Amino acid sequence: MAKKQTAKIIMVSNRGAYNLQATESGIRPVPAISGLVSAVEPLLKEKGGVWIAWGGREAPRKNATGLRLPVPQDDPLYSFQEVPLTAEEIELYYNGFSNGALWPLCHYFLEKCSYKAAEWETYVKVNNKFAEAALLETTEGDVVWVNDYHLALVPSIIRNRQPKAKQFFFWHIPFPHHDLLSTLPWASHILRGLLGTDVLGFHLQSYADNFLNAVASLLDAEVDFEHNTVYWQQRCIYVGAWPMGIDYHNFRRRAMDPATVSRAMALRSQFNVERLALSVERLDYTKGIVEKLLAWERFLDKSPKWRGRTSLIQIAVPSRTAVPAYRLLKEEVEAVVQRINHRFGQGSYRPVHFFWQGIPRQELVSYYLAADVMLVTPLRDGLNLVAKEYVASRRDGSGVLVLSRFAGAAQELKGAVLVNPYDLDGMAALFTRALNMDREEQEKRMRLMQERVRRYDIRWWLGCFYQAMMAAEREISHVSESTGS
Ligand code: GDG
Repeated sequence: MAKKQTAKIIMVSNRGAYNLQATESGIRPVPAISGLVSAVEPLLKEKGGVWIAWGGREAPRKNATGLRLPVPQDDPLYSFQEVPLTAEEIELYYNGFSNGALWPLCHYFLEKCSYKAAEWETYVKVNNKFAEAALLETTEGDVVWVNDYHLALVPSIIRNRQPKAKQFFFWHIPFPHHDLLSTLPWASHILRGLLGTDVLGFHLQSYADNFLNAVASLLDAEVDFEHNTVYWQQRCIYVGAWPMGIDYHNFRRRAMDPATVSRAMALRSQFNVERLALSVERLDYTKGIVEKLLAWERFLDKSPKWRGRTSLIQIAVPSRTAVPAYRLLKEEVEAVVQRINHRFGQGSYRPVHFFWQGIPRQELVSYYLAADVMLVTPLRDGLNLVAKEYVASRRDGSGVLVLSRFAGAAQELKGAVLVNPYDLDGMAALFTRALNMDREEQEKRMRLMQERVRRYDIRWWLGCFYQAMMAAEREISHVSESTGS
């Protein structure tokens, strides 16, 4: 008989679903925007538990204890536990090692990587802080779920202190080939840190393969490639490839809501063109925003008949604004937008509408509904949930998804128009194709994608983890029986 699930979930990630903001009436949790939040918050809302994360603010003083808040504020369903970080830790661990070394490295931007010992040392220190906070919450049987590249060392720290803790780890971004990974002076520490978990998930098998090859070659670990398993320090670690799903039905419901539909119609009349193209993403160099805009410019150059008839709405959510590469990117994007609008704008017509802001989720769905074509053209992306959300929101089956072949989602969304974002002419030509696609072809492609996104949704994804955890438990007892440990 299946055991009753009473275990608590202890979610651990750099950022949680809320940022803490100081107001006159005290500290207020403000919803945060990220792929991770979209994916895992529904689980905590349903099952309860605690989410351990940095609240996005500077600690009021050194050695401050973190705030604990029931969230969401109006209808609390789980607890948010803050890990306070000092200004120096934010600079060295977050802006520095996480976003100046690991993020560009994993997205194949070697020229943007900077490897500094002081940043690495602070990364180690902060990983210890997060592990400590998780250990305080964990009792036997609980599941500790650690997320992403900021916290790669947490699993082994927890393992050393609580050898029996059940641990999941999900790596949300690409995992690079070991040739690239080994440029990082602390690559083997990152790998050892991750091997503290029981189950390690990636979006794609190619990322899992890169990890397996890396532990085999850099740590000399025993790897069973056929079963995606690593044997390490008398334990076995199961490595899975599970492309994250979305809450398909939630997006469908939102897309059916009459208020969302009428807002979408209002957006259509506000932008007032025959065909609307849309892009929504954090303002990040990995998302290929500049390349997409340049291709949009070429498309307008080569297809004069589309001038005045189509606009691109670019919603760019502010992100990592303390990292210099991100500030420069904003300036670059704004300059290209300005040039395109200057070249092809006329009267009230603008070929690009640029918004440097995030919008509420319901409003986002109205934009998905209003857009004839969705452009998702990252230079590299672990998965990209926006592509799936657009597909789920197209309630009448119309709409065209233009998707980079370097987004993890491209492996699943076979009905998309695939583009190479490094090939600007090719991309411009495919924009024309997308805008001209007839309704019959749109629906054929969209239904294919909707079926995929509906079947492999967030529940399927969470189920994969639980199954892998149970399989790992069986394997652990098998290993301890055969070694007598
Ligand atoms: C990382 C990996 C991987 C975006 N703008 C607004 C808004 N969003 C929401 C979207 C979506 C999420 O943010 C973005 O998720 P992505 O997956 O597209 O991208 P990253 O943030 O880079 O996520 C990525 C993901 O983790 C999950 O593992 O897929 O590869 O880089 O859910 O809806 N939400 C609201 N307003 C906005 O303006 N409310």
